Amino acid sequence: MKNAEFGGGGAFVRQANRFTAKISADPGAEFPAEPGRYRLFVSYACPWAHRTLIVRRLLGLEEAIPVGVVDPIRDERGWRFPEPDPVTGASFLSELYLATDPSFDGRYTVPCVWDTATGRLVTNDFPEITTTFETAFAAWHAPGAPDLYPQALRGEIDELNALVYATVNNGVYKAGFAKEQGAYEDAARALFATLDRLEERLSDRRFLFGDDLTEADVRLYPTLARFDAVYYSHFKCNVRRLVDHPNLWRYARELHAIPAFGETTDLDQIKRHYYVTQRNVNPTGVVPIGPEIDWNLR
Ligand SMILES: N[C@@H](CCC(=O)N[C@@H](CS)C(=O)NCC(=O)O)C(=O)O
Repeated sequence: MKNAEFGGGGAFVRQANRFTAKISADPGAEFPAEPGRYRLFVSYACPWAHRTLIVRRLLGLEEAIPVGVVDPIRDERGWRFPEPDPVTGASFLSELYLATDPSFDGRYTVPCVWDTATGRLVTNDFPEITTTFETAFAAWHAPGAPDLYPQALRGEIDELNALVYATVNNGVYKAGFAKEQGAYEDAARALFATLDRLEERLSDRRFLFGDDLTEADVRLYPTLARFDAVYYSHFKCNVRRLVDHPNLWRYARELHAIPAFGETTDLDQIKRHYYVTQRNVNPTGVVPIGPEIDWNLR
Protein backbone atom coordinates (compact mmCIF):
# COMPACT_ATOMS: atom_id res chain seq x y z
CA MET A 1 0.00 0.00 0.00
CA LYS A 2 1.07 3.60 -0.47
CA ASN A 3 1.40 6.32 2.17
CA ALA A 4 -1.54 8.06 0.50
CA GLU A 5 -3.65 5.09 1.61
CA PHE A 6 -3.51 6.00 5.29
CA GLY A 7 -6.08 8.31 6.81
CA GLY A 8 -6.43 9.77 10.28
CA GLY A 9 -5.55 7.56 13.25
CA GLY A 10 -3.32 5.28 11.15
CA ALA A 11 -6.32 3.75 9.38
CA PHE A 12 -5.88 2.00 6.01
CA VAL A 13 -8.02 3.60 3.26
CA ARG A 14 -7.82 1.59 0.04
CA GLN A 15 -6.98 3.44 -3.22
CA ALA A 16 -9.80 4.01 -5.72
CA ASN A 17 -9.86 1.80 -8.80
CA ARG A 18 -8.57 3.78 -11.79
CA PHE A 19 -9.78 1.84 -14.79
CA THR A 20 -13.51 1.55 -14.69
CA ALA A 21 -14.70 1.14 -18.28
CA LYS A 22 -17.53 -1.35 -18.63
CA ILE A 23 -17.79 -4.34 -20.90
CA SER A 24 -21.32 -4.42 -22.23
CA ALA A 25 -23.71 -6.94 -23.77
CA ASP A 26 -24.47 -4.26 -26.39
CA PRO A 27 -22.51 -5.14 -29.57
CA GLY A 28 -22.25 -1.42 -30.42
CA ALA A 29 -20.57 -0.53 -27.11
CA GLU A 30 -16.95 0.61 -26.87
CA PHE A 31 -16.11 -2.66 -25.09
CA PRO A 32 -18.67 -5.23 -26.26
CA ALA A 33 -18.72 -8.67 -24.66
CA GLU A 34 -17.12 -11.12 -27.08
CA PRO A 35 -15.66 -14.55 -26.40
CA GLY A 36 -11.85 -14.62 -26.47
CA ARG A 37 -11.44 -10.86 -26.74
CA TYR A 38 -10.65 -10.06 -23.09
CA ARG A 39 -7.93 -11.48 -20.86
CA LEU A 40 -8.37 -11.65 -17.11
CA PHE A 41 -5.24 -11.22 -14.97
CA VAL A 42 -5.23 -12.72 -11.49
CA SER A 43 -3.16 -13.94 -8.61
CA TYR A 44 -4.39 -17.04 -6.79
CA ALA A 45 -3.32 -15.31 -3.60
CA CYS A 46 -5.52 -12.28 -3.98
CA PRO A 47 -9.03 -12.45 -2.52
CA TRP A 48 -10.45 -9.92 -5.01
CA ALA A 49 -9.03 -11.92 -7.91
CA HIS A 50 -10.21 -15.17 -6.33
CA ARG A 51 -13.81 -14.00 -6.74
CA THR A 52 -13.35 -13.59 -10.47
CA LEU A 53 -11.88 -17.09 -10.83
CA ILE A 54 -14.82 -18.58 -8.91
CA VAL A 55 -17.42 -16.82 -11.05
CA ARG A 56 -15.61 -17.61 -14.30
CA ARG A 57 -15.61 -21.28 -13.37
CA LEU A 58 -19.16 -21.41 -11.97
CA LEU A 59 -20.51 -19.85 -15.15
CA GLY A 60 -18.38 -21.94 -17.51
CA LEU A 61 -16.62 -18.89 -18.98
CA GLU A 62 -13.15 -20.46 -19.07
CA GLU A 63 -12.93 -20.43 -22.86
CA ALA A 64 -14.72 -17.14 -23.38
CA ILE A 65 -12.45 -15.35 -20.89
CA PRO A 66 -8.86 -16.66 -20.89
CA VAL A 67 -6.77 -15.95 -17.83
CA GLY A 68 -3.16 -14.96 -17.08
CA VAL A 69 -1.73 -15.74 -13.64
CA VAL A 70 1.02 -13.82 -11.86
CA ASP A 71 3.56 -15.22 -9.41
CA PRO A 72 2.27 -15.02 -5.81
CA ILE A 73 5.36 -13.24 -4.54
CA ARG A 74 5.65 -9.58 -5.37
CA ASP A 75 8.52 -7.14 -4.89
CA GLU A 76 8.74 -3.38 -5.37
CA ARG A 77 8.27 -3.83 -9.11
CA GLY A 78 4.79 -5.22 -8.53
CA TRP A 79 3.26 -8.46 -9.81
CA ARG A 80 5.51 -10.50 -12.09
CA PHE A 81 4.62 -13.25 -14.56
CA PRO A 82 6.53 -16.52 -14.02
CA GLU A 83 7.04 -16.55 -17.83
CA PRO A 84 6.27 -13.57 -20.10
CA ASP A 85 2.54 -13.53 -20.69
CA PRO A 86 1.98 -15.39 -23.99
CA VAL A 87 -0.70 -13.00 -25.22
CA THR A 88 0.58 -9.56 -24.21
CA GLY A 89 4.29 -10.40 -23.90
CA ALA A 90 4.38 -8.62 -20.52
CA SER A 91 6.85 -9.71 -17.84
CA PHE A 92 5.30 -7.46 -15.18
CA LEU A 93 1.70 -6.41 -14.72
CA SER A 94 2.92 -2.80 -14.54
CA GLU A 95 3.62 -2.93 -18.29
CA LEU A 96 -0.08 -3.34 -18.98
CA TYR A 97 -1.04 -0.48 -16.67
CA LEU A 98 1.58 1.84 -18.16
CA ALA A 99 0.69 0.87 -21.74
CA THR A 100 -2.85 1.98 -20.94
CA ASP A 101 -1.91 5.13 -19.03
CA PRO A 102 1.77 6.14 -18.94
CA SER A 103 1.03 8.53 -16.07
CA PHE A 104 -0.52 5.83 -13.84
CA ASP A 105 1.02 6.13 -10.38
CA GLY A 106 -1.15 3.86 -8.24
CA ARG A 107 -0.56 0.22 -7.31
CA TYR A 108 -0.69 -2.24 -10.20
CA THR A 109 -3.47 -4.47 -8.95
CA VAL A 110 -5.12 -7.74 -9.80
CA PRO A 111 -7.74 -8.55 -10.85
CA CYS A 112 -7.77 -6.57 -14.07
CA VAL A 113 -9.14 -7.15 -17.54
CA TRP A 114 -7.16 -6.47 -20.72
CA ASP A 115 -8.73 -5.89 -24.12
CA THR A 116 -6.72 -7.68 -26.81
CA ALA A 117 -8.53 -5.72 -29.57
CA THR A 118 -7.45 -2.26 -28.41
CA GLY A 119 -4.38 -3.29 -26.38
CA ARG A 120 -5.44 -1.60 -23.16
CA LEU A 121 -6.77 -2.34 -19.71
CA VAL A 122 -10.51 -2.01 -19.56
CA THR A 123 -11.02 -2.36 -15.84
CA ASN A 124 -9.37 -3.07 -12.51
CA ASP A 125 -12.63 -2.30 -10.76
CA PHE A 126 -12.96 -5.58 -8.89
CA PRO A 127 -16.55 -5.19 -7.62
CA GLU A 128 -17.70 -4.79 -11.22
CA ILE A 129 -15.74 -7.63 -12.79
CA THR A 130 -17.82 -10.46 -11.36
CA THR A 131 -21.14 -8.78 -12.03
CA THR A 132 -20.00 -8.08 -15.61
CA PHE A 133 -19.30 -11.80 -16.07
CA GLU A 134 -22.76 -12.51 -14.68
CA THR A 135 -24.62 -10.01 -16.85
CA ALA A 136 -22.74 -8.90 -20.00
CA PHE A 137 -21.43 -12.43 -20.71
CA ALA A 138 -24.76 -14.20 -20.15
CA ALA A 139 -24.82 -15.40 -23.76
CA TRP A 140 -21.72 -17.55 -23.08
CA HIS A 141 -22.74 -19.03 -19.72
CA ALA A 142 -22.72 -22.83 -19.68
CA PRO A 143 -26.13 -24.51 -19.86
CA GLY A 144 -27.50 -24.81 -16.33
CA ALA A 145 -25.09 -22.21 -14.91
CA PRO A 146 -26.42 -20.60 -11.72
CA ASP A 147 -27.96 -17.15 -11.76
CA LEU A 148 -25.61 -15.58 -9.21
CA TYR A 149 -27.15 -12.14 -9.40
CA PRO A 150 -30.91 -12.63 -9.78
CA GLN A 151 -32.74 -9.45 -10.64
CA ALA A 152 -35.19 -9.78 -7.73
CA LEU A 153 -32.42 -10.11 -5.12
CA ARG A 154 -29.95 -7.52 -6.40
CA GLY A 155 -30.88 -4.87 -3.83
CA GLU A 156 -30.48 -7.27 -0.91
CA ILE A 157 -27.32 -8.84 -2.31
CA ASP A 158 -25.76 -5.41 -2.83
CA GLU A 159 -26.67 -4.42 0.72
CA LEU A 160 -25.13 -7.51 2.29
CA ASN A 161 -22.08 -7.20 0.02
CA ALA A 162 -21.52 -3.62 1.18
CA LEU A 163 -21.42 -4.73 4.83
CA VAL A 164 -19.23 -7.75 4.04
CA TYR A 165 -16.85 -5.61 1.99
CA ALA A 166 -16.43 -2.88 4.61
CA THR A 167 -16.10 -5.10 7.66
CA VAL A 168 -14.93 -8.51 6.41
CA ASN A 169 -13.25 -8.50 2.95
CA ASN A 170 -11.57 -5.15 3.49
CA GLY A 171 -12.01 -5.31 7.27
CA VAL A 172 -9.20 -7.85 7.63
CA TYR A 173 -6.88 -5.51 5.68
CA LYS A 174 -7.95 -2.55 7.82
CA ALA A 175 -7.08 -4.56 10.93
CA GLY A 176 -3.82 -5.89 9.51
CA PHE A 177 -2.50 -2.66 8.02
CA ALA A 178 -3.61 -0.32 10.84
CA LYS A 179 -0.71 1.69 12.21
CA GLU A 180 -2.36 2.64 15.48
CA GLN A 181 -4.11 0.66 18.20
CA GLY A 182 -7.47 2.39 17.86
CA ALA A 183 -7.73 1.88 14.10
CA TYR A 184 -6.84 -1.79 14.53
CA GLU A 185 -9.34 -2.36 17.32
CA ASP A 186 -12.16 -0.62 15.45
CA ALA A 187 -11.59 -2.80 12.39
CA ALA A 188 -11.15 -6.04 14.34
CA ARG A 189 -14.28 -5.47 16.43
CA ALA A 190 -16.38 -4.59 13.37
CA LEU A 191 -15.08 -7.72 11.63
CA PHE A 192 -16.07 -10.07 14.44
CA ALA A 193 -19.43 -8.33 14.89
CA THR A 194 -20.25 -9.08 11.25
CA LEU A 195 -18.98 -12.65 11.53
CA ASP A 196 -21.38 -13.08 14.48
CA ARG A 197 -24.25 -11.79 12.34
CA LEU A 198 -23.33 -14.10 9.49
CA GLU A 199 -23.00 -17.04 11.89
CA GLU A 200 -26.56 -16.35 13.02
CA ARG A 201 -27.82 -15.85 9.47
CA LEU A 202 -26.42 -19.22 8.42
CA SER A 203 -28.14 -21.05 11.30
CA ASP A 204 -31.20 -21.79 9.16
CA ARG A 205 -29.95 -21.63 5.59
CA ARG A 206 -27.41 -23.33 3.45
CA PHE A 207 -26.04 -20.28 1.66
CA LEU A 208 -26.40 -16.57 2.43
CA PHE A 209 -29.59 -16.29 0.35
CA GLY A 210 -30.98 -19.79 0.94
CA ASP A 211 -30.48 -22.85 -1.20
CA ASP A 212 -29.06 -21.07 -4.23
CA LEU A 213 -25.55 -19.71 -4.57
CA THR A 214 -25.28 -15.98 -5.21
CA GLU A 215 -22.67 -13.29 -5.72
CA ALA A 216 -22.80 -12.74 -1.94
CA ASP A 217 -21.34 -16.23 -1.32
CA VAL A 218 -18.69 -15.67 -3.97
CA ARG A 219 -17.57 -12.51 -2.17
CA LEU A 220 -17.55 -13.88 1.35
CA TYR A 221 -15.76 -17.15 0.59
CA PRO A 222 -12.27 -15.84 -0.38
CA THR A 223 -11.94 -14.12 3.00
CA LEU A 224 -13.11 -17.21 4.90
CA ALA A 225 -10.74 -19.42 2.90
CA ARG A 226 -7.78 -17.26 4.03
CA PHE A 227 -8.97 -16.63 7.56
CA ASP A 228 -7.32 -19.23 9.77
CA ALA A 229 -4.23 -19.65 7.62
CA VAL A 230 -3.44 -15.95 7.25
CA TYR A 231 -5.74 -13.32 8.69
CA TYR A 232 -5.97 -14.85 12.18
CA SER A 233 -2.24 -14.50 12.76
CA HIS A 234 -0.76 -12.22 10.08
CA PHE A 235 -3.54 -9.58 10.34
CA LYS A 236 -4.21 -10.11 14.10
CA CYS A 237 -7.84 -11.12 13.50
CA ASN A 238 -7.60 -13.51 16.41
CA VAL A 239 -10.72 -13.18 18.53
CA ARG A 240 -11.95 -16.46 17.07
CA ARG A 241 -10.90 -18.72 14.24
CA LEU A 242 -13.20 -19.59 11.37
CA VAL A 243 -13.39 -23.16 12.69
CA ASP A 244 -14.78 -21.79 15.98
CA HIS A 245 -17.94 -20.63 14.15
CA PRO A 246 -19.91 -23.84 13.56
CA ASN A 247 -22.27 -22.46 10.90
CA LEU A 248 -19.70 -20.39 9.03
CA TRP A 249 -17.26 -23.29 9.08
CA ARG A 250 -19.88 -25.73 7.79
CA TYR A 251 -20.78 -23.18 5.11
CA ALA A 252 -17.17 -22.53 4.10
CA ARG A 253 -16.51 -26.27 3.75
CA GLU A 254 -19.67 -26.74 1.70
CA LEU A 255 -18.50 -24.03 -0.68
CA HIS A 256 -14.99 -25.48 -0.75
CA ALA A 257 -16.48 -28.81 -1.89
CA ILE A 258 -17.78 -27.10 -5.05
CA PRO A 259 -14.95 -27.29 -7.64
CA ALA A 260 -15.29 -23.63 -8.64
CA PHE A 261 -14.44 -22.71 -5.05
CA GLY A 262 -12.16 -25.52 -3.86
CA GLU A 263 -10.10 -25.85 -7.04
CA THR A 264 -9.43 -22.12 -7.19
CA THR A 265 -8.23 -22.10 -3.56
CA ASP A 266 -4.44 -22.44 -3.36
CA LEU A 267 -3.45 -22.09 0.29
CA ASP A 268 0.23 -22.53 -0.45
CA GLN A 269 0.27 -19.53 -2.82
CA ILE A 270 -1.97 -17.61 -0.42
CA LYS A 271 0.34 -18.12 2.56
CA ARG A 272 3.51 -17.40 0.61
CA HIS A 273 2.00 -14.24 -0.82
CA TYR A 274 0.92 -12.65 2.44
CA TYR A 275 3.80 -13.69 4.67
CA VAL A 276 6.57 -13.09 2.14
CA THR A 277 5.27 -10.06 0.24
CA GLN A 278 3.81 -7.99 3.06
CA ARG A 279 7.05 -7.16 4.86
CA ASN A 280 5.37 -4.17 6.50
CA VAL A 281 3.43 -6.74 8.53
CA ASN A 282 5.94 -9.62 8.59
CA PRO A 283 9.48 -8.18 8.23
CA THR A 284 11.28 -11.55 8.24
CA GLY A 285 9.20 -13.07 5.45
CA VAL A 286 9.12 -16.35 7.37
CA VAL A 287 6.02 -18.42 6.46
CA PRO A 288 4.40 -20.36 9.32
CA ILE A 289 4.03 -24.10 8.83
CA GLY A 290 0.49 -24.33 10.20
CA PRO A 291 -2.30 -24.38 10.91
CA GLU A 292 -3.50 -27.87 10.05
CA ILE A 293 -7.01 -27.47 8.70
CA ASP A 294 -9.19 -30.26 7.36
CA TRP A 295 -11.41 -28.66 4.73
CA ASN A 296 -13.20 -31.91 3.94
CA LEU A 297 -16.82 -32.17 4.91
CA ARG A 298 -17.40 -34.84 7.49
N1 LIG B 1 -8.04 -2.76 -6.98
C1 LIG B 1 -8.15 -2.78 -5.58
C2 LIG B 1 -8.21 -4.16 -4.99
C3 LIG B 1 -7.32 -5.19 -5.60
C4 LIG B 1 -6.07 -5.37 -4.81
O1 LIG B 1 -5.81 -4.69 -3.81
N2 LIG B 1 -5.28 -6.32 -5.23
C5 LIG B 1 -4.02 -6.55 -4.56
C6 LIG B 1 -3.78 -8.01 -4.33
S1 LIG B 1 -4.89 -8.71 -3.17
C7 LIG B 1 -2.93 -6.05 -5.46
O2 LIG B 1 -2.94 -6.33 -6.65
N3 LIG B 1 -1.97 -5.33 -4.90
C8 LIG B 1 -0.85 -4.83 -5.65
C9 LIG B 1 0.02 -3.92 -4.81
O3 LIG B 1 -0.35 -3.64 -3.66
O4 LIG B 1 1.05 -3.50 -5.32
C10 LIG B 1 -7.11 -1.90 -4.94
O5 LIG B 1 -6.55 -1.15 -5.67
O6 LIG B 1 -6.93 -1.87 -3.75
